[in-house]
Amino acid sequence: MKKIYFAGSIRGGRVDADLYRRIIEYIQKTDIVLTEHVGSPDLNLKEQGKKDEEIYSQDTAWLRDCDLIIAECTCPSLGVGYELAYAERFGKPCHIFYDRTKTHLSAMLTGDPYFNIYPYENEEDIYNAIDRIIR
Ligand code: 6K6
Repeated sequence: MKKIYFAGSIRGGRVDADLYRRIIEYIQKTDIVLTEHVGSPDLNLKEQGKKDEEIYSQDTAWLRDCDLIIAECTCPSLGVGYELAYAERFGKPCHIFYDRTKTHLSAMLTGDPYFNIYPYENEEDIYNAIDRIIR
């Protein structure tokens, strides 16, 4: 089973939180998602009691430990952008999804040939691509 770091917006906005949860559940049918909390519907930052330093330390450790990163980038997030650059530094394969009908992805991602980028129109396209990536 592969260890997958799923990245999605938290403080950047939770408009796609349900989509993150469905993607995480799809991956979990066969593989391990280190970052299950990203899809949590009742994620309340104030109630988590975790310090930002602890979050950074845990997430960067997971990024160094994972087999690959899957990022959903339709909702822009500074944290996800940082994670992708961090993952590139450690040579981790990065697969970036975004809804082409809703957003124009940052040139700092589309312009970097290191990243595997998947513009999609239907949610089903995401699952088909994930099958090709991990199965
Ligand atoms: C949430 C649930 C439990 O604890 C929390 C507290 N916050 C975070 N916990 C874990 N990872 C986080 C948290 N906030 C941001 N991240 C990481 O940054 C996630 O891995 C996301 O992929 C990314 C989101 O960044 P922002 O800038 O949108 O918050």
